[in-house]
Amino acid sequence: MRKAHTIFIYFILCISSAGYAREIKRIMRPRKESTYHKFCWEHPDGNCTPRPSLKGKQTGIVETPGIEPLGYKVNGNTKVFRLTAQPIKQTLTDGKQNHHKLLHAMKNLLGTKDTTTKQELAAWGYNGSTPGPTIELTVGDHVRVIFKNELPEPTLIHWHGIEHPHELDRSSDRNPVLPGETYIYEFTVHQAGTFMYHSGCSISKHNRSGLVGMIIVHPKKYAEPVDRHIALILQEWALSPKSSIPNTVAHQFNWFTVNGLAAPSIPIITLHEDERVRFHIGSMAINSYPLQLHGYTWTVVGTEGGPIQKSAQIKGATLTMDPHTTRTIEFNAWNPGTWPFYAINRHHCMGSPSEVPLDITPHGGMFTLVKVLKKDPKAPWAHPLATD
Ligand SMILES: [Cu+2]
Repeated sequence: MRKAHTIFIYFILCISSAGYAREIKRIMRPRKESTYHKFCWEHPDGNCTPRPSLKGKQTGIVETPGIEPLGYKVNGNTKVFRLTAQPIKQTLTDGKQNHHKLLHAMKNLLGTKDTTTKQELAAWGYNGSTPGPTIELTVGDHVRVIFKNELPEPTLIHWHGIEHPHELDRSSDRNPVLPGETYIYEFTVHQAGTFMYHSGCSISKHNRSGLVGMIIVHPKKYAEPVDRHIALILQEWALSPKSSIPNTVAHQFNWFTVNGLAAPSIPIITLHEDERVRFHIGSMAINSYPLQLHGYTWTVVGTEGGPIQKSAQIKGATLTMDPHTTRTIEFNAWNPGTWPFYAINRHHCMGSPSEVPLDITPHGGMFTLVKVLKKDPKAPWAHPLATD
């Protein structure tokens, strides 16, 4: 009996040590990267899954400097887009003095010094960037957006300004889209105008984390077509020194971006003399940003509610972008030259609070140039209203 007992214990030990060996072998086995993490935010280096392809058919009229448009596929009478909310990393400014003209203008106009700072951003976005890619549509389009949530928490999309059936909102009586889930939004657009898509869930945190993009819906036919459509999204960020992660509860901001870029890295906008131009501007900020373009006045032709009827359109040289609004402004590029285009408040265009002395102020903020190329270099300057 005793001998049988000893053999039994020996047998059990053999089995368990074989089990342990197998377990140790399993733990030590090198893992494939693809099976190591299910979501990018579980990866210790924070690497994101590849961004979904932006390719596909393009309407191709709108330019979003620094941001690519989102292509679509056609399925029957439906335009199919893919949007993925995911952690992203991008450079607000590389701090390089590539744009000599832009830096010179900042130095002259704002009094900034030739110091540049590189600033990275680790935030949330759509399809690999903040803002996400611009969606371009035409009135009457039936749209399907296949939306995947790769964020570590639930989210959903709010279609800002677009009038759609209640079930698409999800915010009041449906659950948001959980991490890893895919949800399909489907709707028809009936309004022309400049709209936005952004998070409709934990909005204070999500929208300050970068979850925004622009939607431009063209009318079936423009009564007065323009030559250029340029989309610009304003955002504000609170970034501690040496940090790239935005503070999403802060109310004081120190980095101010146009299409996810800060000066001196915001692309210079190049126009040709006499082009009719539309700027589609959206704000995903909680502060107001007065914008100005030297050398020009413009007409405000639309809001996030759609086009403004001609008799109610207003002219101006300063455009105040209030939180979560869009404005469509139109002007004729009659005045050749390289003109500053910027947010007027000092810390908005420079990225520094007013207590910081001017001579140590680095570059950064909502500041760029609009370069209008002259048709005939020898032609004298002439105001369009001049009678002689
Ligand atoms: Cu909104």
